[in-house]
Amino acid sequence: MRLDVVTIFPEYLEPLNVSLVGKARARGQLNVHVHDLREWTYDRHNTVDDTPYGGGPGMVMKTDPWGDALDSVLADGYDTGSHGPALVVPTPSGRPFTQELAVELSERPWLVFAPARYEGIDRRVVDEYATRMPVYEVSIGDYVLAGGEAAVLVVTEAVARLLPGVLGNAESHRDDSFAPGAMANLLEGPVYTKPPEWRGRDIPDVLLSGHHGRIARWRRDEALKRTAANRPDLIERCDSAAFDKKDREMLSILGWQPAPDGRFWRRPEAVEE
Ligand code: 6GU
Repeated sequence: MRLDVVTIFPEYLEPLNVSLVGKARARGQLNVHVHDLREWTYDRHNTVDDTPYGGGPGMVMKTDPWGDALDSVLADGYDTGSHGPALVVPTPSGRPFTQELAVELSERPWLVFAPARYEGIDRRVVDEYATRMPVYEVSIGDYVLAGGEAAVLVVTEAVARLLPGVLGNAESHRDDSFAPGAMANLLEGPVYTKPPEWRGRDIPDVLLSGHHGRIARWRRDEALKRTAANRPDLIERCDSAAFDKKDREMLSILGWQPAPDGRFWRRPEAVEE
C-alpha cells in the first residue's frame, strides 16, 4: 500500500517511522511519502491560508497550494506504478472513523491524506478531487483537534495493522473489539501475565484452571461487564440473537432485560456508579 501525506507540519508525521507502521515500511509493506504543503506556495511568506469569504473567525486553507500539491503527488504516484488513489481528509465534520472504515481503507492500494490546520480547506478542493477519486472525510471522535495530523497517525495505524503480514499472528484481528461481523461487538476484558502474584494481587483462578470452556466463558462475562459499564450503547444496538443463554444470565445480573423489539435495555436505576 502507498500512503502520501501533504501537511504544513511534516515533522508531526515522524511517528510513522516507529513501531508497527515503521516496521511495515522497513519491510516494504507500506510505501509512505510525507510532503510539505509549503513546497507548493509561490510568495515570500509561503502563504497557505487566507480569510474566509462571508466573514467569521479563523483562516481557510487556500485552493492553489492544495490543488498543485495533490496534482503533483498524484502524478508522481501514477508515474511510479500506483493506481486507485483515494483521498482521505481528516475533519471534525467528517464521518466517524470506525473499524469498518479502517477495513475498507486497508483494501485500497493508495491513500492520499490531506490534513488541514486552521478552519479547514476551501471546499472546492474536495469537490474537485471527488470527481476523480473516492474522497473520505473522516472524524476520529467528538472533540476538536488543532489540525488533522494526529488523525492521520490514528487512521494510518488502524489501517496498517490490517494489512496482510503486518501483524505477526493472522488471527489477531478476528478478536478485535470492533471487528466487523463479530457476534456482538463487545469490549475486551482484562488480561494478565506473569508473575502470578504482584503486590499481594493474584490473578483470577479460572485462568490457571486449564479449562478452556470455563476460561472462554469468564472472558465473555468480563467483556459483557466492561461493555455494560463503558459502552452500554454497544449492548443496546445488538440484536438479542447475539447473546446466548449464559450471556443473558450475565446481562440480567448487570440489570439488563430483553425488550419486545429483540434488543436489550437497562433500567436507568440499574446503572452502577
Ligand atoms: Cl479528523 N480533525 C480535527 N481537526 N479535529 C478532529 C478530528 C479531525 N477528529 C476529531 N476531531
